[in-house]
Amino acid sequence: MVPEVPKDHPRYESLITREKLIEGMHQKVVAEAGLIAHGRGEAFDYILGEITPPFALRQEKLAVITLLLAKSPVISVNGNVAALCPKEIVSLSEALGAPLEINLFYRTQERETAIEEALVKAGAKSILGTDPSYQNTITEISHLRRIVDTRGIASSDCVFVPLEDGDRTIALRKLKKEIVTVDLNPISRTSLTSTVSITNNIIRAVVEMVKFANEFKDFNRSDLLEEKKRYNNKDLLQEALQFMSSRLLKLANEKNIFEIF
Ligand code: PTJ
Repeated sequence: MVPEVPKDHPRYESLITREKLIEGMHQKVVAEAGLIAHGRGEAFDYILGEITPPFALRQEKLAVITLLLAKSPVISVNGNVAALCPKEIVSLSEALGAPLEINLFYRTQERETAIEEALVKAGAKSILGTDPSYQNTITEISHLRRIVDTRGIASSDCVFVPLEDGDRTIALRKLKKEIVTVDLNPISRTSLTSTVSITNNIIRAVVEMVKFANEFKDFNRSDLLEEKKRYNNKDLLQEALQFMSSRLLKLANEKNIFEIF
């Protein structure tokens, strides 16, 4: 049962998001550890100011261009993604022409089915990762995330892995795949080892990525390559750290710190 969150509560949006995840956990979409992962993300979002800063928009553009330039891009979906932005991730899949593949750290048949149902409800027409006849394993990964779809992650040259753990990112990079991620922690192993890292809340990031994908999808290849030259992942990640640390410094030097809210 979802308790009523008063609309005038100063943290209304944040509380509603938490309720979505708790509800998702009861429906087996979200892993129990997904709640802990979200708490980590929330702390970094607080430092970001719960907005999309200009550097994050540039990270999102670079991510979309990288996915559009790929031969066979794929979007990996876990429990938190399915609970937080199911419709938006389906729209992104359509705009990029990249299939959705369910790939879980805490993999169970029950969760796979629950996530598949959530994505279908959100409008997904086809979902990879659940049909055993297309299963393959990536030996470089030791946990259950090694099970991948031959039509998706296994053969893809570019994988979008939002809210990911570092092990798989590193393993997929070793397999020469490009990795795009969304992770509010700019110094997580995933952020530091991905080809493109977006330091933003997935709830804001995916909506903005859909807009960029619709803007860029009719560009020809050479225009996309030209546009890509304007962005550099390492510089943008450093900008993310500078933004967060200078925001904290500014607050630390604020005389009226108790009045910022
Ligand atoms: O559904 P499963 O079984 O595949 O499990 C998924 C989780 C998320 C539990 C699993 O991948 C996990 O444990 O992830 P981690 O290692 O805790 O990493 C999650 C990362 O995502 C952390 O660095 C968080 O800061 C970040 N994060 C959490 N919520 C958000 C976020 N980044 C962007 N937007 C968020 N809303």
